[in-house]
Amino acid sequence: MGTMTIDGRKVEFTDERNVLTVIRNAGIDIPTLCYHSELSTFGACRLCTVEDDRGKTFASCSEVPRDGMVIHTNTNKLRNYRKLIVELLLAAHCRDCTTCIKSGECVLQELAHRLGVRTVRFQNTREQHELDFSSPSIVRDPNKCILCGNCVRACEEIQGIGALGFAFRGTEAMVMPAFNKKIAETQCVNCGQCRAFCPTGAISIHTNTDKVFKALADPDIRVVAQIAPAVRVAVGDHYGLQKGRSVMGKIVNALHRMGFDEVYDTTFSADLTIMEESAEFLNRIEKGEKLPLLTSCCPAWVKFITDQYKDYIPNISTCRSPQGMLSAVIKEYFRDPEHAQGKKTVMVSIMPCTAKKAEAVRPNSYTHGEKDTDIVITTTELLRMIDNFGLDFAGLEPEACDMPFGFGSGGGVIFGVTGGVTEAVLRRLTPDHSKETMREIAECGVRGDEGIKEFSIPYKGMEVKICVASGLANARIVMDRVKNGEAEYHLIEVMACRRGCIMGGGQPTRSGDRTKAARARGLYNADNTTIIKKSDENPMVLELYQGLLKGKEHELLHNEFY
Ligand code: HC1
Ligand code: SF4
Repeated sequence: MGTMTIDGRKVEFTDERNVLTVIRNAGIDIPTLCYHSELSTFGACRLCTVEDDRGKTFASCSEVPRDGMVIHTNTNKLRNYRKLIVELLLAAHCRDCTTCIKSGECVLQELAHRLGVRTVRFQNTREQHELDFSSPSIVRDPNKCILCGNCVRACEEIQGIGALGFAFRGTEAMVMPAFNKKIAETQCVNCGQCRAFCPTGAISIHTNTDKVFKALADPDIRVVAQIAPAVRVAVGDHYGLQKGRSVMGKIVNALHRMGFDEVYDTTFSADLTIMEESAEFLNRIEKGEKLPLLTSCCPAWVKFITDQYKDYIPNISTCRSPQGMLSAVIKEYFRDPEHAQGKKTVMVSIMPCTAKKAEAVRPNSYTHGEKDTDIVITTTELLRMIDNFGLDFAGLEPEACDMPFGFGSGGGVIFGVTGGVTEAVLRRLTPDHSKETMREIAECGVRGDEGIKEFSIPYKGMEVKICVASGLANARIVMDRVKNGEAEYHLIEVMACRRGCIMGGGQPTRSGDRTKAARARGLYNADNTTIIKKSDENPMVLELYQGLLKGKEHELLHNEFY
């Protein structure tokens, strides 16, 4: 606790991590390229440099707040210094801004504009490097890298993977996978967190929107969309609407206008997942085998286990993810000539996640030799399509999804936030559906954005031990404890991205703490306003079991990971 003077005003602080945070909390948006509150401090870009009352300059991200400090954030000296930093970065940067995928969201571009950099006096003498398109999820363009190291730290510190690192020195310095391998040849799990933290276009989404436009233009193709839970709370703020508010109805309208023939909701198949996974869980508990059950909806987590904890592959639930289940069911539905009406079906899945692109091309994402999901686009790509069509998104009237796969329970909606899958399982396991029981479940320890949550619940005379983790570095801690016999669980839910899919690698970036909290709240609010809370009470799901799914449950809803 203390007080400092910032630009002539007294500002109090408590336990802020650094001077930069105190300045930002005081309402001054000091520019940075390499600082992020969730990563360790790197102090490389120096843009956050401030001046004290004796004219001494220092990087505010690396300075601990002290009582009595006097700080100036915007002197002539600092303005010129920041401008020079950006000019030097631009000098070594590919400057095709008008065609860059990151244009409009690039922090370097924004800073050049904001700091008034109008010319770059230096020639770009940096050697040009090949782009890496090897991953189905992300594209690496070393020519746009500014060496902030955000991707390296995100991959190492949050995901515990370490697929990227610094190589060479001085003007030769680069970020790349070890031994200059292609990213697909590393242990990269396709989570896209490196892209979420990258301020420029050096790591971007492997985009598939052209394929969607092409399918939409073909009259012989029925283009079907499914929309993941977390997408609906990450679109509105791009169009000036309230952060985190669910705009599902507007998204459905936008997709219909673009020419999508059917628009379905992945929450429907999240309910299917709960039906199947709960049954599998109870079966394993009864037999006492292959425990802990590891959830299988998150493809980055599944890849992490299959690559790095091979002994636990049998523990992964055999359930396909909701994306996989819904695509398989929809393709089966349109195999019926009466439904097909002579058209080929192209399944487009709209996800917050870059790893879903990799899931869709996994060998076990095929049924009858046909790909279940044809194209995966992320929320960010959806925004580009809406912009491309010139739709006035904010003004669109909400529309309902199409039937019979357009409705999910509240349990399905909360899949998009960490703990949501487990909460939906717990709802399924209780025969009671009173408000009090739903509240008790919500308060059992399953909610909240801690990286590792542990709790137990009583079930038929036994104590069921559960762990919920988000962020693969946290998942590694959990798995190592299990492996070493230091912890025992019956169920482990992991979402590779911290806080779950709401913060997936394909979501619009530049989201601060307010956005994270608002997205989680948005999903819980969507659950609050859904009459049916439990997956086993979704009438459409129950009907499906009596109809199309009969005898095909295993074929369409399950797969193996070995
Ligand atoms: Fe997710 Fe899932 S919740 S994995 O985060 O189980 O991507 O939103 O669609 O499949 O339902 C993502 C989100 C999503 C699946 C579901
Ligand atoms: Fe690392 Fe995820 Fe990026 Fe792969 S996609 S390099 S695992 S952060």
